Amino acid sequence: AAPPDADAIKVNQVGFLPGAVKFAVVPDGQARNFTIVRAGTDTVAHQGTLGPATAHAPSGEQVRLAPFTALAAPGRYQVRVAELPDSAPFEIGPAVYGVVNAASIKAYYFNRASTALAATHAGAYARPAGHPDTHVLVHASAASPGRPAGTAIASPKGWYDAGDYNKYIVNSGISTYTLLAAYEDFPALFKAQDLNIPESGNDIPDLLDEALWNLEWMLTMQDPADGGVYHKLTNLRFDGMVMPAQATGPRYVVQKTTAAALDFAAVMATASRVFAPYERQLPGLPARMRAAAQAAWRWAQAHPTDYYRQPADVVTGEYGDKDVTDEFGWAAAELFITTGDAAYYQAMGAPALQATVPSWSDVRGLAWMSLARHRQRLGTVADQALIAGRIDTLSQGLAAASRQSAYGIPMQGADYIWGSSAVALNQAMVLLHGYRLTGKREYLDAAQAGLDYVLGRNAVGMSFVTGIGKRSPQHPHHRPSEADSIAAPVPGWLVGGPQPAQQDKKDCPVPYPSALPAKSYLDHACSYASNEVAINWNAPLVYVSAALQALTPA
Ligand code: 9MR
Repeated sequence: AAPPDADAIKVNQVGFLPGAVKFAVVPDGQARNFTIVRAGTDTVAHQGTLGPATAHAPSGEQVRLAPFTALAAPGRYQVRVAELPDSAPFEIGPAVYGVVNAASIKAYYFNRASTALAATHAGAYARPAGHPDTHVLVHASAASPGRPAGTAIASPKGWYDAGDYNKYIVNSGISTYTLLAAYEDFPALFKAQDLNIPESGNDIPDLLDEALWNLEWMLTMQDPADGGVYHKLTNLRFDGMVMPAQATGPRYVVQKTTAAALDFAAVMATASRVFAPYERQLPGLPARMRAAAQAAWRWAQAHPTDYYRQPADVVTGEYGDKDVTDEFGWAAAELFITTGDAAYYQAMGAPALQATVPSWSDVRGLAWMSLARHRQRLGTVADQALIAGRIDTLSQGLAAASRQSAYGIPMQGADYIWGSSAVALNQAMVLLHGYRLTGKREYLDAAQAGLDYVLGRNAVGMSFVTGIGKRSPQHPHHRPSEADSIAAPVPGWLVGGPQPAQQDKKDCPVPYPSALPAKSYLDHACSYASNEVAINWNAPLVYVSAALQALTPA
C-alpha cells in the first residue's frame, strides 16, 4: 500500500488563539480517538474522541472531525492519530495571528508599482523599480475631447493586481475597501503594527500608508474633465515571467466604465472618512477624495450602463460585469455614511438590495457591512432593523452550511470557483460582522473555520498562504516570484485555491492531481486558475486574521 499522505490530518498550520474553537479533520479509518501532543514529543496535552464519519462531497472523502477546543494552554502541538503521520505543527497562543496578518499586508508592499523595493524593507526580495507609469497612453476606447487617443497621462503608483503587472480599478475597489474596513473595525491593532515599509514611523498607521499607495494611483485614473474613471491601466497583452523592471511594453488606460466609476466612488468616500483624522499629515486629501467620489458618482448617474467591452487589441484581465446594481448600492451606501446626505440612502435602494458574500463582481455585502459598522451614527434615515437583519440572515445561512459540512466549514461545492480561498475568507468576514452585531458565538466559530480552511484544514492539506505554515505554495503564478531566482516565493500571498474548471489546463505542462472541486489545485506557476495571487484575495485575509485576533474571547 502507498504510505499515508504526510498531511492526511488537516489542521490550521498556524494555530489558534487560546479561546478559539479548535478542530482538525482526520480521514476515516480504524481510529476512533486522537491525541494532541506537544510538538516533536510524546507528551500528551489532550485526548479526544473523533466525531462520526461524514462524506465530504467536494473532495470525495469520508472524514471525521477531531475537536480540541478545551486545549487552551499556550504551546506548540501536533495532532496524533494511530497509523497516520502526525499533523503539521501548530501553535496555541495569545498573539498567534500577528505574523500572518503582517505578512498579508506586507505582500501589497511587495507588489507596489513605480518604485524600487529597498533591501532594508524587502530583504532578499529587493528589486529595481518597474512601471513608472508616468507616460500612459489613452487607448482609443477611452478617448475624450480633452484627451484624444494617444494622449499621454501620468498614472503612477498602485499595486500590481495579481501575478500580472496590470492595474484594474474594479478589483482595486473591493481590495482597498477591505483593507480600510479592517482599519475602521480594528484601529488599535493596526496603530500598534510596524510593517517595516518605507513610510513606517510617519505618524500614519502602516496599513493606511500601504492603502494610500493604491489610493494615490486610483485618483489619477479619474478624468478631471468629467469625473469618469478608466477601467484599467494595462499592457496590450500579458508580460512573460519577467521582473517588473524588465516589463517595459507601452501602457494604456482603457475605457471609462460605470463599474469603475462606482467602485472608485465607494472607495474614495470610504477613504475620505478614514483619512479625515490625518488631515494634518495629508492636508486637503480627505476633501479631495470626497469630491472625487461625488464626481465619479455623478458620472455614473449620467452613464448608468457603460459596461466594459474588451477592445480587440487588448487581451489582459477584464473584470467585466454587466450588472452594476450592486455597485450603485455600495457607492450610495459609502457616500451616505461619509456625507450624511439622506439622498444617497434613498439612492441605495436598501429594501431591494440583498446581502451576499462579497466578491469583485458582487459588492452588495460591502454596503451592508459598512452600514452595520456605522449604524450608531446613521440617524433615523437608515433602517436599523433592515441592516441588522441582512447581516444576520446571511450569517445564519453560512453558519448552517458550516454545521452541515464534514470539514466544519461554510464552504460548499459551488464555492470552489476561481479564487475559492477568498470565498472562504469573505464568508468569514461576513460572519465576523454577524458576530459583532449579534454576539452569536456560532458566527465567530464559523469565521474561525474560514481561516482554518485557508491555513490548512482543507482537502489538499496545505496552507494557501506563501511562507506561512508547514506546507504552502512554492510556485504561485506571480511574475516576481518566478523571475527573481529566489527559491521561496514572495511571502504573505494567498493563492486562488482549488476549483474544478481548470481554465489553464492548456497552458500547463503537468496535469492537475484531481478534478474534484476541493482538490483541483496545482502548485505550479502555470496555474493562473488555481495558483495565482491577487490583491482582492489577500484583503479578506488581512481582515479576518485581524478580526479573529481582536475579537476572540480569551
Ligand atoms: O478573479 C478573477 C476571476 O473571478 C475571473 O474568473 C478570472 C477570469 O476572468 O479573472 C480573475 O482575475 C484575474 C484578472 O482578470 C487579471 N489579473 C489576475 C486576476 C486573478 O487571476
